[in-house]
Parts: sequence; structure tokens; C-alpha cells
Amino acid sequence: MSNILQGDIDGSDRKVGIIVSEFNEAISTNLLSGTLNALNDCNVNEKNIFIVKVPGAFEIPLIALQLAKKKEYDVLICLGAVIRGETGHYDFVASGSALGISKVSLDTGIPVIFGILTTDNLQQAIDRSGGKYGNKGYDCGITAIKMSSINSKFLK
Ligand code: INI
Repeated sequence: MSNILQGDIDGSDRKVGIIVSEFNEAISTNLLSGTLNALNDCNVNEKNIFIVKVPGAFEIPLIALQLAKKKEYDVLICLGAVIRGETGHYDFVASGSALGISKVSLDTGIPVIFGILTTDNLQQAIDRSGGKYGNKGYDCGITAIKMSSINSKFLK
């Protein structure tokens, strides 16, 4: 049989940083609740969770980098919602945050989970933040613990 490395969802000794955008606050708040529920399901101690609120999704990568550089966190989770409006601003904010978050993860070796909804309209964001398509924040909480588990195997 092949050797398989797979992440577990035991978060009892994990430290998690969360960066959440205040923009589209009702959506972000629901995403954050979903993430905290998932971390609770994974037995992450509340004392080991640090939350930073930033103005918009574009600001998330810098604060993710600052937290990653502290080397205190096993994993970071980025939450927010970028909703397409009438202008091209959406494209810059959505791609800026996605590329920035990916860069922080690859530059620092710390898993940084992308929990930013990018949708065409508000309803699609509602549907994915505790509505009919589930809660992306919850999924990101589970992904975070699995990724910190996998990543920890390469740190020894
Ligand atoms: N920020 C978001 O998090 N979501 C959005 O939908 C959004 N839109 O559409 O403009 C948004 N803009 C603000 C941006 O993130 C920055 O805060 C701003 O550009 C200042 O740097």
C-alpha cells in the first residue's frame, strides 16, 4: 500500500490567527462565526485564537504577513467578501487580496487560508456565509486545522 500523508482535525495544540475584513460586515461576521464554530469542533482553545479586524480585503495580506513573521501561529485564516459592483475596483481588490495572501503563505511557509468570498452580487455572498450553500468560514476553519497538521510534518 502507498504511504499517505493526510491532515487531521485535532486542533487542541494549535494557535490560529484570523484576519477579517470589516467591509461587507454582515457577511464577514457570519464567516467569522462559521470559522469559530469549526475551530471549536476541532477543539482549538479559545485562548489560542487571535483575531484582527482590518478595513477591507485589500488590507488583509499585510496583516497576515505581520502575524506570519511573529512565528507564533500554526496557521492563519483570512476572511472577507469582495462583491462585484459597477466599477473595476472589484477586480483589483479581489486579485490583490488573493495574490497577496498566496504570497504570504509561500514566502513564510505558514499555511494561510483563503476565506474571501468573491461574488457577483450580495445574494451569492449571503448563500455562502451561512445560507443555502453552507458557510465558507466553517470550511476554512476545518481546512486550516488540516493544513497546520500537514505542514507540521515538514517542520521537524
Ligand atoms: N473591500 C472589501 O473587502 N470588499 C469589497 O467588496 C470592496 N469593494 O467592493 O470595494 C472592498 N474595497 C475596499 C478595499 O478592500 C480597501 O479597503 C480600500 O481600497 C482601501 O485600501
